[in-house]
Amino acid sequence: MEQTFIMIKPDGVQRGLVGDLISRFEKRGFFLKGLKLITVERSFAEKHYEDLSAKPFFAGLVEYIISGPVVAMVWEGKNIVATGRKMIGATNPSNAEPGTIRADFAIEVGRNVIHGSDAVESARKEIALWFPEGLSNWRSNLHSWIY
Ligand code: FUP
Repeated sequence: MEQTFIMIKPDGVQRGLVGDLISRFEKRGFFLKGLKLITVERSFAEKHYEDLSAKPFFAGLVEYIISGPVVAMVWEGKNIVATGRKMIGATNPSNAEPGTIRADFAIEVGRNVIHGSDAVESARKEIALWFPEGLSNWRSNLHSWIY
């Protein structure tokens, strides 16, 4: 079953959005496989965003991610990577479709509340980086048609 890495960024935690954001993924029918509140070090944030290291906003992005605790999560379900990205909305909240997380809760690209892996391969890398201890392997007992 496909998995993705979702992170509620420091602004999302500090604004008290954690419950609402988790609820959106649960209600959609996805399964929570990993969850932790964690404040990461600079070197870790740089590793997570290493593909963006040449961008002019990289330093500010790293400062933002290490500015407070984040909620790191792994979610599982059918097409979760692409569906998660749709639920999150465009990188710049000004361009995000109404009803997406970034449209509902943000206006600044530099404070856009949440991260979601952009591909199955990056999800695999990010899950390995953030959850080296491994994940829960619980399975839902719901009938498959509910899912
Ligand atoms: P996304 O996959 O939507 O998180 O977008 P990117 O990986 O391209 O960017 C990662 C983060 O960099 C964004 F969430 C916010 C930040 N960013 C900026 O601050 N300015 C920009 O112009 C683009 C991205």
